[in-house]
Amino acid sequence: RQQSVWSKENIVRSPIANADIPNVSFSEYIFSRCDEFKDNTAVIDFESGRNYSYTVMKGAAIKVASALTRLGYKKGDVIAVYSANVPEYSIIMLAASSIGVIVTPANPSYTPGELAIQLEHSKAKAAFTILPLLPNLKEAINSKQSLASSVKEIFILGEAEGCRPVSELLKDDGTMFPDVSIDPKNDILILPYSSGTTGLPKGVMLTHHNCIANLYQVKLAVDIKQGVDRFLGILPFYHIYGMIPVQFGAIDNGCPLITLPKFDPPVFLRALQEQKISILHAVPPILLFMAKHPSVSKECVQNLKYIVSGAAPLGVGLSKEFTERHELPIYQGYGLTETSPVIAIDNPPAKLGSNGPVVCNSTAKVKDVETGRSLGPGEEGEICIKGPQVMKGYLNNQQATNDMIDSDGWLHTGDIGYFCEEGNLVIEDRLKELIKYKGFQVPPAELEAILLTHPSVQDAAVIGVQDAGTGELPKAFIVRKPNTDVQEDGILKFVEEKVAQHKRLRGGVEFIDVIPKSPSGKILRRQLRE
Ligand code: 4UU
Repeated sequence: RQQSVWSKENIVRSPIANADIPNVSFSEYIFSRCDEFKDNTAVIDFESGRNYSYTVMKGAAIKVASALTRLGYKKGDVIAVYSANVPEYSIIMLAASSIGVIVTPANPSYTPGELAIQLEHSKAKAAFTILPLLPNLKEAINSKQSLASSVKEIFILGEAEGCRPVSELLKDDGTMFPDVSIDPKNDILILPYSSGTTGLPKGVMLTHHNCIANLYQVKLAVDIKQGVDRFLGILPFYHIYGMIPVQFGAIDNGCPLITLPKFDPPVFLRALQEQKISILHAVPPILLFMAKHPSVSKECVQNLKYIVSGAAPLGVGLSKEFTERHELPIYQGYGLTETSPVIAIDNPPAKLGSNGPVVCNSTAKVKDVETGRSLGPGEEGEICIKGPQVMKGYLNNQQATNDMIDSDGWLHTGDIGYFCEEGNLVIEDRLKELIKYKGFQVPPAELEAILLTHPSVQDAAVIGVQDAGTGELPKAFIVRKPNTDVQEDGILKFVEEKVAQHKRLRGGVEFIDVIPKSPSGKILRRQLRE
């Protein structure tokens, strides 16, 4: 019988032995993997078949890094990547990381307004994009308020006037590839945006070491056959799940990564079958589709070994329905952008609905929300985590960093759950205000700020309402200004024009007299929910 994972102080450790995580820069680590997997295919664009072997990908990254250096980019600069999933995403990422340039990945469904905020906040000096997104990017950069004026250059996949083609960077002779010294535990690799437990999206500083650590933590928890398994890159690479466990999880393990720019059911099913995908990373809405839709044939799923589900709770009912139809194990993973992302991942045979044990090199505890005390097996509270995957902090926001990571190094997730006696994590609820639609973040504060700019809105609050297929739907409560009579469709349209698809007020609008608030002015969301 395995030793208990619980300490006397109710600290939960991983049942998996600690790994020796290499303390090197991200590119040094990934390049060493490229040297190992050589001529194996690294990344393939499914529709066009365009692909790069490990050797070619490394060579391309060095050329791009040399070209970026020639153009004056240096350690500490930020480059935005505003793109759907394409093989070149990995090349840009590797090139930037090898010269200490930080990548801030932006959601390709962002409107120009949303994008401008991230470009401005991250002080991005350049942006990489694809042709269909170029108009949005240009609008974000050139908007009247010129929020994103720091962006001086656009790198484009393909060709467009006024943009530098990536193909030009790839023609570089590589001679300017510099010798940049990187401190893996301090220097930032990526700057994704997350609202965390409260407020507007913030830049999450993830170091080179954070990301390498999480690659190790995942590969030591689940079964990945190096050089054999095949990954599908369907989840967006801008989000931490698509970025680290999927994109670089594939590359780290020598597994071909087949990229798809969007979820188009027939193409998705064809990719699974033709590309003999063996490990599929998904979110609950994709599993729902696979569990229910008649077009999902035996042939589509026959090469799959298991499916990873994360970013939102996987209902026990859906999980059962799925496995009854497809007889495929689902490994549920739990994590946050702020933890690079994985905290716990199912390690079969963990029980249905659980996320499995904490990944290696990490410890967790469950904090009693009222007393702050650490709770024992089966007792519900806020999940806290300590480990090498915990972010360095939020960019230029020490207050928000201190609110999330305490002086002992515990990151407070804002999620409610418990660990069972065996150490498997079950997530029950969310303490924080964040709404998740299909696994995408919808920060209520962002929608509230937009609603408050409507000429007829006196006050506003947004909460998530439970929805079986998608997780939660954002719903707005509105207090009208006196003598105005804006209606629901007016509010919906106003928001629609300003936000990405997933942030639309699909939960509707309700007009009320007053938004319930605490004496300090905080919206009492629980009261609105009730
Ligand atoms: C209930 O969504 C993510 C990270 C996803 C992830 C993690 C481990 C995917 C695969 C994997 O193996 O990050 P964010 O920052 O977008 O959202 C974080 C929030 C959490 O705080 C929690 O509320 O998303 C929710 N969440 C989950 N909730 C994430 N995973 C789960 C889960 N069950 N399995």
